Amino acid sequence: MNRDERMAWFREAKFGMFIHWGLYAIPAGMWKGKMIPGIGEWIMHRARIPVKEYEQLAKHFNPVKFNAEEWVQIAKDAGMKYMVITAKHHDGFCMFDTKLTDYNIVKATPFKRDPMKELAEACQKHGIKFGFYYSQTLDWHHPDGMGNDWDYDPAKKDFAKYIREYVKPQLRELLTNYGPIAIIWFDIGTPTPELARELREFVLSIQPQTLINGRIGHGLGDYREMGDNKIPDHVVEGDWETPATINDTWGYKSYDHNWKDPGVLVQKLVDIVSKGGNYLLNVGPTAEGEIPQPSVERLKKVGEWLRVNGESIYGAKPSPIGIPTWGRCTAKEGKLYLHLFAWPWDGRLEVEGIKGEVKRAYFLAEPDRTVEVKKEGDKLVLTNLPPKPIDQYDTVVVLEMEG
Ligand code: FHN
Repeated sequence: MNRDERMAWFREAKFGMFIHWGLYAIPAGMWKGKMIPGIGEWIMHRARIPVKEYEQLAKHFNPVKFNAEEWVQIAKDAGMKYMVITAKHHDGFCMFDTKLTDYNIVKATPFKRDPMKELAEACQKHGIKFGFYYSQTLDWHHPDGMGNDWDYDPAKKDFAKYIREYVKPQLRELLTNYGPIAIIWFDIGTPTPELARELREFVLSIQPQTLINGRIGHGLGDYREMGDNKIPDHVVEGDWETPATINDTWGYKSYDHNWKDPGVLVQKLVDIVSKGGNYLLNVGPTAEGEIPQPSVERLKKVGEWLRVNGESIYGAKPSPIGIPTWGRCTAKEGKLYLHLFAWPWDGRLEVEGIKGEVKRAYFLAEPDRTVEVKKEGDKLVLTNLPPKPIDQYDTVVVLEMEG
């Protein structure tokens, strides 16, 4: 398989669901009656919770409302084409069945089920690509993992041993027991290029088609990972992705209600695609196993927009006309999609930078409704736009180009 073949689904997909789910959903941002600042899944670190104490959470993790089919349906309804879920986050708790430690959801919790298996199967059934987030460097539970200096002496850690005798065998489980794995999503970077290369080769030796994200480090990913919630301000060449939150946390926090509006989410998706990237948008399910309702409602609205305007997103190429002030532009063979974020109330929009002749222009939401275009010098002008936008988030005008 060459690089283009491996990347093909990712370039088409554009929009995926990220899921941060683990024991941290129980405290949900509170520890011993105090609100712990920062992102929810970092609570063990932020509150310096001793391993022995944090481990007790497992006994109370019983997400009886978890339903893999429902989660996959939420992703599907949102128009998402792939899913990446935390198999193991920095707290070290394994959300999958593993022989390497008893500190896992099947052995240590009253739940006893392997939700990764159920999700992998549901994704397979519904045509959603499935991948694992795996924290390869930070592991606050494992004595040789990095990041926990309140229980373990950093000078005594044998990190290479942890990678070779723990991380790799766990990756083998994840790449053997759950069907085709679309992505192994590493985080933070691997300390040395040698270990990163070893991890990459190991993953590909088991599933050669699996993509590895940029946070393996040392330029060894199949695509670049932007910073969390970071969208570049210009078109970026090559394959890349922005992981992002709907509120301000990844793991569930009971008191984070700072939900982004659906219009903001739609425009972020369009913004990212117009610059050449993918949007990996996170949900943080509760300890009961439910995706918070405010997330579900917002994702549904994004999905409604995509059902009408998806042609301008899936498989779309970045803007050939830079970043216009009135919105964004995406492209496909013979077509340009103008995404109007700011509505021109005088019915006229000047578009700069378009070369070539326009055969036909129309609204993607109403293909029979043509838009008049004329050339004025080197500008293209849309002249008969209606007084109100067709879509409150983003009205898409399609330009069919000559040649
Ligand atoms: O520390 C993590 C954080 O908890 C979260 O998983 C994000 C998602 O991209 N990655 C790390 C920070 O970059």
